[in-house]
Amino acid sequence: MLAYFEQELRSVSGDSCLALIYWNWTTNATGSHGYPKAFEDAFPDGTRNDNSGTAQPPVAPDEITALLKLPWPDFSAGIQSPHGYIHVDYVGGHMTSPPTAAEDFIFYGHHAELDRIFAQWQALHSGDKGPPNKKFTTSGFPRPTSTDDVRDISKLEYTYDTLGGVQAEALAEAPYPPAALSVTGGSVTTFPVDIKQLKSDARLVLDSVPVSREYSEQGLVYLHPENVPYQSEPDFIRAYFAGYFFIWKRTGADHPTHPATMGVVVDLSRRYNRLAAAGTPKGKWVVTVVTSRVTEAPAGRKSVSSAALTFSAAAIRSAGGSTALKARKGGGK
Ligand SMILES: [Cu+2]
Repeated sequence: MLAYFEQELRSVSGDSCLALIYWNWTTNATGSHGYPKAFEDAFPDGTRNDNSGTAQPPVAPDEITALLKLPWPDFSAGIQSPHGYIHVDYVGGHMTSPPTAAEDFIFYGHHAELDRIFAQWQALHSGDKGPPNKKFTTSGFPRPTSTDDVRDISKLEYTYDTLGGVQAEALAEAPYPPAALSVTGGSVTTFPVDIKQLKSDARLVLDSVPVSREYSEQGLVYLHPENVPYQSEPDFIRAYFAGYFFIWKRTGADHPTHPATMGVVVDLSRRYNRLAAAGTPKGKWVVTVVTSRVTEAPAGRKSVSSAALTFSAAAIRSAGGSTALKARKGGGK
């Protein structure tokens, strides 16, 4: 879709070199409201969230580096989280809602970034075909198009300047919740885990999590000793935050690309590797998931309310296999 849009822009502008630009989520803002300057200049009317007080880039560089290592199904599920969180929490305004998201020009930079990260993933996983082939039934394509038609960007007359720079983006920073995600309150679900079986590439996998039409859902995930109970306090968050997920609400109409449930994948390796670097973790450990519903307020920022985590099965997955998890009732607050 982006490639067709770019071709259309080239044709109406008469400029055969015109290119859509991408928004690198993992670099600091060059504008004054938390966005790349080019996108602030293009859309100055103030309907986006103002992130000028945010020191970090929207997404930590090593979050993407960790996702890029995963095989297709887990990479595909994991990348949904920064995608949805940037739509709703970070940008807001038109970008909050699927039917209006493309009315803000930053939508194209946001999706070009997704496309760039997918191209990076392809460069790292040449033996993995990625998504299965299927025909797109979404309106807006100028001709019948399938996954196989758009899989290889070298056939689509564009490329990215940064495909070789994947490793250089890694940072040694500890994982920390994105600044625009709420870190207070929520419904707490705790899973006992065998810390000895956690491999350095372990991720939390939740199957069939409902996708609502009314609200988005955020989940903050912590890996911590059982005898240090979860609490929404800066010291705890700094020591044990592992990752997050974000489920963007569905559109009002039924749509094949917006199913009623989705799989959730949260990389645990950044936190695990930091814990392991300080000495092999011992004793009883748990994964705690804190979920909240995100509802857009009529003006400005979202409001957040607690929501119980719903899923059909939970597991820890790594290259070595999968271990089922059972949720425990209760937990900290
Ligand atoms: Cu999107």
